[in-house]
Order: sequence, then C-alpha cells, then structure tokens
Amino acid sequence: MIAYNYINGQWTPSASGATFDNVNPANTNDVIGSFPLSDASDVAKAVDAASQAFKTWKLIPAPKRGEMLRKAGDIFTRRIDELAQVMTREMGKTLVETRGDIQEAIDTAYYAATETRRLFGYTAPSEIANKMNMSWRMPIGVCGIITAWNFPIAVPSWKILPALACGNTVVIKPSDDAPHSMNIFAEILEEAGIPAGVFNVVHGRSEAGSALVEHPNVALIGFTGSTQTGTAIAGRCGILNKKVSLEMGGKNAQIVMDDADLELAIDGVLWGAFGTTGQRCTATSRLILHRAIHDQFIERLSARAAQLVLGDGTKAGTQVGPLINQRQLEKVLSYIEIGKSEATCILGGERDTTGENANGFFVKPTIFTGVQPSHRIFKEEIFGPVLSVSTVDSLEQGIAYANDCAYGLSSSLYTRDVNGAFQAIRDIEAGITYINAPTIGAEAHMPFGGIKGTGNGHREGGWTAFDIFTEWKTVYVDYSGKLQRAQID
Ligand code: UN1
Repeated sequence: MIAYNYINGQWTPSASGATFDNVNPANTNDVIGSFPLSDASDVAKAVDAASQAFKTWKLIPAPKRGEMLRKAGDIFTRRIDELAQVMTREMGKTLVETRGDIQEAIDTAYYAATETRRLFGYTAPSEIANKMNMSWRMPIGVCGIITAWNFPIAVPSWKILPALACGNTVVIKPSDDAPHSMNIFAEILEEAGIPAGVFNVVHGRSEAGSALVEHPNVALIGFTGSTQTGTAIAGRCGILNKKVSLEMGGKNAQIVMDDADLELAIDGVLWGAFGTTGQRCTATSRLILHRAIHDQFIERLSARAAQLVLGDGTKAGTQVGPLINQRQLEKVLSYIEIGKSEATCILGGERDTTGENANGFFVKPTIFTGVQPSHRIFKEEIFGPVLSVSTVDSLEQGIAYANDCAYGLSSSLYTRDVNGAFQAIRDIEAGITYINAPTIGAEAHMPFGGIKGTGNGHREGGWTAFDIFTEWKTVYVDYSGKLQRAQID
C-alpha cells in the first residue's frame, strides 16, 4: 500500500517524495505500506488549509458540528472490525484490545457531540446597575496534535473530537509506528461531513512534529508521548506562547493489602501489567504487596502469568502481543538486564523467538521480586511486559512507595477496608486512583491525566477536555445608556 497525507480533503504525497515503511511488529516481513516522510513544507500546507477552514468552521453552530461528530461515532461503529484488524496489524495488541481502543473513540465522539449542546459559559452579577456580565467559550484556532502509537485511535480521538466540537481545526502528526489507523480516522471524518481543511493528517517523524510545534499559525499543541519529548515541546511552547497540553509517562503502582480479595487482585495485575504488552501510560509496572500475603500472591500470580499466550494479536487465543518496534525491544531487554542486576527475576526475563514469534518483537511476561525504591526498575518507565514487585508492612508504607515516583498518572489499591481505601484516595499522588480495579480502564467521559512528570495540569476526557480546547471571552453589556466606571462610581 502507498499511503498519503490528508491535507485540505486531498490525499497528498510528501512534497519531497520521501517515504517511510511501516511493518507489522508481530512479523517484520509483513510490510504494511509506505507513508509520506513529511517535512516543514508539508506541515505548512496543512496548517494553511486548517487556518483557512477555521474561518468558516468556527461559525457553524456547535450543535451542527456535533451532528457530524455523532455521525463519525456511527461510522466508527460500522467499521470497527475492519479498523481493529488494521490497528492490530500495525501496532500488535490483540483484536479484543483494538476493538476497545475504537470503542473509546466512539464513546468520545458521542460525548463530544452532546457537549456541543452545552459548552456552558457563566453569567455573574455585575457590581454596577443595568449591566450584565457573562463569559463564553471561544475556539482557539489551529490545534497541532502529536500522538503515540499505543492507542492509535482512542488517544487521538480524545484530542481531535473535542477540538473540533469547540470549533477549532486540526493538523495531526500521528506516530510513524501507527500511521494507517489515522488515515482511516480521516476517511471517517470525511464521510461524517467534516469539511475539507478542518482535519488534516501529516505523516512523518520528528521533523514534521517540530515543524508543527514551531509553525506560527498553530495556536495549541496537544501531545501524548514520552516525558522527554513532551518536556522539550513544552519548553518551545513556553517561548512561542502557545497553549500546550501534555500527556506523558507513568510508573503506576497497584497496592495489595493483606485483607484483599487476592484472586481479584491477581486478575487486576495480570490485566494491568501485561495487557497491551505493558505499553500503556497507565500500565501497572509496580506491584506493592503487603508482606503477609506476598509469598502466596507471587506463587499464584506467576503461575497465572506463565500461562499467558504470547503471539500475533490477530490470532484467536493470543493474550499478549509484541512490542512495537526494534528500539522498544532493545529498551525493554536492557531494563530486564538492569532488573536482573538489581532484583530477582522469577518469570520471563527474555525475548521469545519460538515458532511463529520468530520474526516479531516478542518479550515474555516478566516479573521481578525484591524490588527496592532505589532500583531503576522501580523508578523508570519501561513500557513493556515487566512488573516490579516490592514488599511493605502497612498501608502507609504502601502509599509512600506508590508516591516515591517521578510520575503521577494512575494507581490502584486492593483492600476490603473502606477507611484504608479513602485514606489512599486522599493520599496517593496520582491523577487517577482505582479501588479494587487495575490501573488501566479509564472511561471516555471522565477526566484523564496525571500530576508530577506525567502532565502539565490539563485533563483530557470528559468535560475537562473542553477547557483545553477553548479560550474564555468575558463580555460586559452596559444597558444604562451612560458611562458607568467600574471600581470608581
Ligand atoms: C494510554 O495509555 O495512553 O485507561 C491511554 C486506559 C485506557 C487509556 C490508556 N483507556 O488504560
């Protein structure tokens, strides 16, 4: 397949003609297609189209924009099986998970559609007679979106759909590891009636991403990816005075107390740590066990984890897919080596190249015990199927361990003690806390994001996404017919 950028409603090759190939991470002999390796001139074309389109798109009544988004949700629903196949082929997670990824976009589309009938502002009394004060939301302009490959449809949808609902136009630079899904996103928005230029896709790597950040007509950057790249983008946006919303790394902990339902907690950690091959910002990468249940928990957990079926995500029965690419494979394997020098590897700890997995980026589900807060595998984001297990003697110590971390996205506590649960909800330093549920599983209509090294104060999802994609206009209407001076008369 030869694929193109989507600019001003046209499928367009890169100006330079340069391309990159994308391969199936479960079998690198399967080349999915060639995609444009765009540069600043391609980005400029897309931004020009989006700037032009903004002039008319922002004037369309928000509920009319919402009708198109609702239709987009319907089309995603119609195309879910086909799109799930495309997504699994390019990023590896199982079909059950890629369907879930698309479902998250469907939920976001319907939520954004209904929000176009709210987009509430505020009224407030004036301090002056015969004067009215109010404040309403304005679109911001062209939004530049840069996203990762692990949720090729869901995470872009959290940004694109609220942005469009608010009357903004969009240029997205999707990950070069999951470009095909984004072209289907463009097809769906086009079929839903989104006019040419309102939504644009520019494929490429860091050159295209940087050009988007630097372009003077891009008013906002929405980014999901590594803390290192996000922080660099935020630095540039600070200097360029652009609004920037960041969704970055995580090192999420699940705490299991001695009174917990252990089978439930094992189900939770298996899904949280090894679902999506651990490649979620919300993945459970640390397990903090109360000493009293540690040994039996580890015995039961490792027996279950050893049964997980590693393979091509399109195959029935596969539970854990490959890592995304060679770079991530090397990174995860190097963390496994670090882990072996720091703690005890009780499961996995190696690549799987057996049988049909020979040509993919497969790493066996891996568990380390005896992990201390000083260890690198306790502190650093690995983004793979690697779980670091530590032992504590109390809930307070468990919370302290969970908080001993540079990130603050998700967290989880398994307990039957209601008082302890509320203490953890209050004291865990994270944007999301689950009680008796794993660290993954955010719902589209709730705020999503984190503190510390995870984010910069914004929340995607739910009503909070609309704060990212709007500016406030404050309006004063004086109907007294005379000059009335605030703070003076
Ligand atoms: C991400 O890892 O970037 O809660 C997003 C979850 C998903 C979203 C994850 N609904 O794990």
